[in-house]
Amino acid sequence: MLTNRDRSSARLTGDAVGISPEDVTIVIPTLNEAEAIGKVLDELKQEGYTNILVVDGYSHDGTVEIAREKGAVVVYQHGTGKTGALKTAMEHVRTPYVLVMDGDYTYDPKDIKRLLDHGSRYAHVIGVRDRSNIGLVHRFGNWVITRTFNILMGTGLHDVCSGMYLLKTDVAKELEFSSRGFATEVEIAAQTATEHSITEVPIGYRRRIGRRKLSTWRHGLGILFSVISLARKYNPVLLFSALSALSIIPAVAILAWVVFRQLTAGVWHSGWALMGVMLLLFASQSIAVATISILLKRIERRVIQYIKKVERVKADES
Ligand SMILES: Nc1nc2c(ncn2[C@@H]2O[C@H](COP(=O)(O)OP(=O)(O)OP(=O)(O)O)[C@@H](O)[C@H]2O)c(=O)[nH]1
Ligand SMILES: [Mg+2]
Repeated sequence: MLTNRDRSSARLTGDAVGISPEDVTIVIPTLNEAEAIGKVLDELKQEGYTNILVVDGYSHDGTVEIAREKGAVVVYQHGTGKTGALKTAMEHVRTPYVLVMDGDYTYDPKDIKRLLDHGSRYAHVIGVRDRSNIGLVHRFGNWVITRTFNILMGTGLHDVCSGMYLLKTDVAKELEFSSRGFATEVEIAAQTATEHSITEVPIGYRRRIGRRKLSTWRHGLGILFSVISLARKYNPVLLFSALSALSIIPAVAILAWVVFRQLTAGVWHSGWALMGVMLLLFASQSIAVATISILLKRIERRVIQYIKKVERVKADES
């Protein structure tokens, strides 16, 4: 627990106030993790974490019984996939912070401290996994998803799919979960990166115990498509600017060629002309949408800044 002296010294020096284990609920989504969950819970207790919430997706291998025996609170999820599990979890968390981690033994509870050290300053702290224990195909998939996310959201993250991350509970409870299933991590990061604050720290990554629940290609592609649709929702400026840039180049080239052919050979290519005009219309629509998005984003940012200011004043007064 932090004393008042610690707090005031942190205020004076500007240091981050470390978060103590009792201020965090560890949320573990599980689906048939009987082989691993006992070990995960033992390690967490050894590190001093006692608020542990296991959100189960109706396992039939004894996961729930083991978790209860080890003293964790267990609830059954509603909705589908890991997203449903997290949605359910947020309805039960009562501490100011929530740390999410897989129940498959891949994450070491010793690393949680690294995330807690920065949690008071950021709404979302991601644990960037050491890649040596991630298979090549997975590593490549993670890289493509993270790169696409960075390009479309304007971020510089390194592991947006990591399963260990810390969230401020008040932010977590306001999150929208519209993606079904497994785009959970990118959906959270899309919101915290564009509307709050996000950072990352390096963590270890061990080989999982038990069978994995994700299919590399099906879920990987699903997550990639989710990143694109999330960009439309949370950062439309970049997406529509890119679309207009992409369509304006062929539009101008096609129309220039049609005019050139008309002037030099006297031939009128009506099909190509129509295509050029359609591309030009598409580009101009994208520019219009991007411009409106910029204006709306600016208004949104001002409203958020104003709300934060009011909250800060209220917090200082109390
Ligand atoms: N509640 C719930 N948990 C799930 C569901 N599907 C997977 N999980 C859990 O979510 C966590 C992540 O699933 P994993 O299979 O480990 O997926 P992953 O971490 O991307 O894949 P690996 O690299 O193989 O570990 C694990 O603790 C799973 O047991 C589900 O539908 N409901
Ligand atoms: Mg895992």
